[in-house]
Amino acid sequence: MASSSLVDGTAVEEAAGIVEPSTANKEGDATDVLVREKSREFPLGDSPSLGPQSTVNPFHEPKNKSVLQLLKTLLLLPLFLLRVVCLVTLMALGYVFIRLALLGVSDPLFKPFNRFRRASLWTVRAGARAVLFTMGYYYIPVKGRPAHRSQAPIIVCNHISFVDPIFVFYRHLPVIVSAKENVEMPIVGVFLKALQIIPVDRVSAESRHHAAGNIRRRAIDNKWPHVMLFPEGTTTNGQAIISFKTGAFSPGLPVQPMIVRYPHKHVNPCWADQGGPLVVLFHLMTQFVNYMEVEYLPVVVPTLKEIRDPHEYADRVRRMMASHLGVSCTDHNFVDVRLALAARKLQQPAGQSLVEFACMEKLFHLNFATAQDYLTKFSEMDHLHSGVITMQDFLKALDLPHTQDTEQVFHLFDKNGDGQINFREFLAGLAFVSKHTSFAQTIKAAFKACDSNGDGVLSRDEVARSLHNMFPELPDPKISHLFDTLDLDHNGSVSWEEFSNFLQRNPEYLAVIMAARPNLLKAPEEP
Ligand SMILES: [Ca+2]
Ligand SMILES: [Ca+2]
Ligand SMILES: [Ca+2]
Repeated sequence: MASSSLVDGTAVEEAAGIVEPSTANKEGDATDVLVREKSREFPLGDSPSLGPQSTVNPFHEPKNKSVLQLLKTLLLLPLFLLRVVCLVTLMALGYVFIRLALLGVSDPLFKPFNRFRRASLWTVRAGARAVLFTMGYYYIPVKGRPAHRSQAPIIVCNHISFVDPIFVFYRHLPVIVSAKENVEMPIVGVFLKALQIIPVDRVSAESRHHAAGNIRRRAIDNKWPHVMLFPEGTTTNGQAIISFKTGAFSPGLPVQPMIVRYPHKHVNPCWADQGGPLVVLFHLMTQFVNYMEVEYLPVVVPTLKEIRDPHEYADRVRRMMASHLGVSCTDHNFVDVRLALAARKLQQPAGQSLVEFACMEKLFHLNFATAQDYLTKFSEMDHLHSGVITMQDFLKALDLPHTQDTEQVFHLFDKNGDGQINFREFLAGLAFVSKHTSFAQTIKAAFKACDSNGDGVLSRDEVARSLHNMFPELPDPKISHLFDTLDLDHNGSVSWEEFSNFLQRNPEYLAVIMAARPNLLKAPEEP
């Protein structure tokens, strides 16, 4: 590989304005500087715009710890105990009635119940309403009317609490989609059989595909009840409508949106941050009264374009629901919840890890595992757990000096230009580099450029020379340290596997190499 493809230290300083362009430069060098000036833009182009980060945290609910609340809880303990007795009795009765109603049914999940059997399940539906009553939901105002299933076979609803499925059970006894292992659960499984769930194995793409087909088949067959979906796929605190999964929309059939609200002063029945359903249930049952409102919105019929593009259809419905609820739409999804949990373990401010993951999935096809790796990396760089990385943190983590190139990479990450990189910017920056179509090719080119004798491995000298060319001020011990980091098996040379694995795990270094050597991809290939 010609040495001209390695960045010349003087050129860096000239381009950075550190030294005057030397008049003694040969014509070729002057052209190099011009090329550098022109290519100040990052060699892979600019990373896609992220748009402003939502200020809403749909997964957080502050705990109410006022003295008044505590006193009220103590005062209502006898009522709580009474309610628990009622609840347990209702559950037991419900269980028995379902077992009776399903007598003689061998495959409740695959064949619609006949009229008689559905009628016999009304006892259980009434029981579900009584359960809501024991939770303090005495009167539930309902606005609008559910459409007949022939007009809208699918109902979609926002999801805040375990309270909304209980209401849906009472009001519709619909078909729902549920994890297949839930059917095997001791008591819950029997209730799910009454709902004739569409079982899905969450980890299997084939199973999810199969479930999508099942939703469609049941939706078009009037022998089945309504198909009911919570397209957000997880619960929120009700302050936003988050990203929708397309399961309810891909059949291309009319849907009826239904919205639930829980007006409250003291206890929001959402699970967010509140310590699980039993804790929420305890708080609900130590209130005199709880409030819930339900509203059925007009049926939405998809346009031809929306039938072809379920994402567009889902988006229209979700905007409609958000506007009726008076909340914003965000691109959060379940991965944000998982990342927030991981962030808490890493002592990162939980709100910072909410990146609106649906947007990351769309832009970069990122998955949870990669995002979690990047979160760990971010947390190592952000040693003060402040939720942001400064230029100093960045250089310290990379163990590189402050040059025009490292600064360029920092700015590539710092999309909003506020001088710090938050996790969302970090994730997008790393994803932009590592998911770029030229990523693998660039690693290859960088390896070739470094392997000056072309023997297929990088010696200590070769690595040192390349690093020196990029960072003339980098002291020898640091160069040595970087070499040792690359040489995982400590055999004194860096193999292609070691080099490529390192850059795949640490795309920020490849970004620095690209900034330092913008012509890397244009360099002529070795024969
Ligand atoms: Ca920033
Ligand atoms: Ca070599
Ligand atoms: Ca090695």
